Amino acid sequence: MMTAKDYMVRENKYGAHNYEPLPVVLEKGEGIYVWDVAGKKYFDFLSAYSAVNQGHCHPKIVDAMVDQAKKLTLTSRAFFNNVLGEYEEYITKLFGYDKVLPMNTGAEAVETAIKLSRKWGYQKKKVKDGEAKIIVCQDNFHGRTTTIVSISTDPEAKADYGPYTPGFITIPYNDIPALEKALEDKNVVSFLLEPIQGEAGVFVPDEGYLKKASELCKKNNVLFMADEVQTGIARTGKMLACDYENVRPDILILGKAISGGVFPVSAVLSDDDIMLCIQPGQHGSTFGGNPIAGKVAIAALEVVKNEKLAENAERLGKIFREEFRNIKSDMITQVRGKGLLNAVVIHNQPGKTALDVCIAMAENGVLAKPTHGNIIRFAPPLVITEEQLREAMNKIKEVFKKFE
Ligand code: IF1
Repeated sequence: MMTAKDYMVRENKYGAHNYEPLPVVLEKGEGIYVWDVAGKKYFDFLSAYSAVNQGHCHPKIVDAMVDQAKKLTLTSRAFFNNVLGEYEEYITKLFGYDKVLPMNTGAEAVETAIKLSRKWGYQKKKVKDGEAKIIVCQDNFHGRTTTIVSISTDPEAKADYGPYTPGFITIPYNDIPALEKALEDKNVVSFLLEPIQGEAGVFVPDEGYLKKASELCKKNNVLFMADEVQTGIARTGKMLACDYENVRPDILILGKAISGGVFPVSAVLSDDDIMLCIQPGQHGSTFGGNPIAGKVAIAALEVVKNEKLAENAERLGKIFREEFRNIKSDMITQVRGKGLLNAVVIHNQPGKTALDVCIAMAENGVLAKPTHGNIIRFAPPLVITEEQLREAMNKIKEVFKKFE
């Protein structure tokens, strides 16, 4: 019989060392819970970085995948298939756009948005060939491809991957004057941002920032591109984080939870005047728009609607932050977030770091992961009930008490 240690040693031996996981080896998931190879049960407060908003192995989503997998898995886009159109109609009507371009991962969808906005810039805005610029924000996280790490300001994500893609202007997040100034450049075609910065440690911008930013973009004939890969699909208490300010992005980027975490599915949505700038042969993906992805995404989005996950996230998020702010511990310097995307900032001291807290929480049955050394992200599946949340909160409180 293999022990947890054996699994960890094997991954370490045969796998690239581009991650440093917590020392937990999982083998089963159901709803808000996961189990390790010794049968120990945990609350999952990471949700695979907000991909399993619908809970682990949601039966409706898994059934949709299995049924379709027995019929037809992949045709490529060289041919039509009988599922893609159904999915395209479903998702465009749900989010209110003319068209969708299906991809697989979040980074691919961001790349697609970047390419699409450049195409639009040259064809519609009449920017001179090769001159298009895109505004991005400091401390962004949009994925791991070479162009996307070119716009990262995190040395860990970016260093030694150059030469970097040119054509980007970086401004501080949550800074309207900086955006106004950047928009003076007439070669700017688009503004790419996260409505809440996830990797930056769940940084929520000031109320009104998204609205004002989108208005400025419109005024300057610049496309507003929202990366809702992490914030979308009910995570922050609305279907989209942009919904809080009634902002409708010109280009909407979705990933992660549109499949409930059972299959890589991502999507770029926009209206015809933008989307039709890309013509046959100019962009694509072998797996993008495959029938399994289509059926899985429809099922996953139905679950979000039917189980009222946005409403649940909004209500329970308030309880989470209130409960956390009531914890009397000098280790906690800030609690912030929206819906069930939250972060707790730890005042790191020797033996009392965010990592120490996460390891102690894992021992006590709650899984979360530190980021930037001193921030812990808390993002349980949105199917969590108030009773389950309070039970998990008690386990978390016990951990902070132990550190006193
Ligand atoms: C990793 C964080 C989360 C994203 C936004 C695009 C992508 C992501 C806003 C790319 C991906 C991930 C990937 C994961 C860590 C992670 C993350 F810690 F970096 F911030 F979620 F919290 N846009 N986010 O957050 O999507 O290509 O991965 O499907 O290990 O890199 P992807």
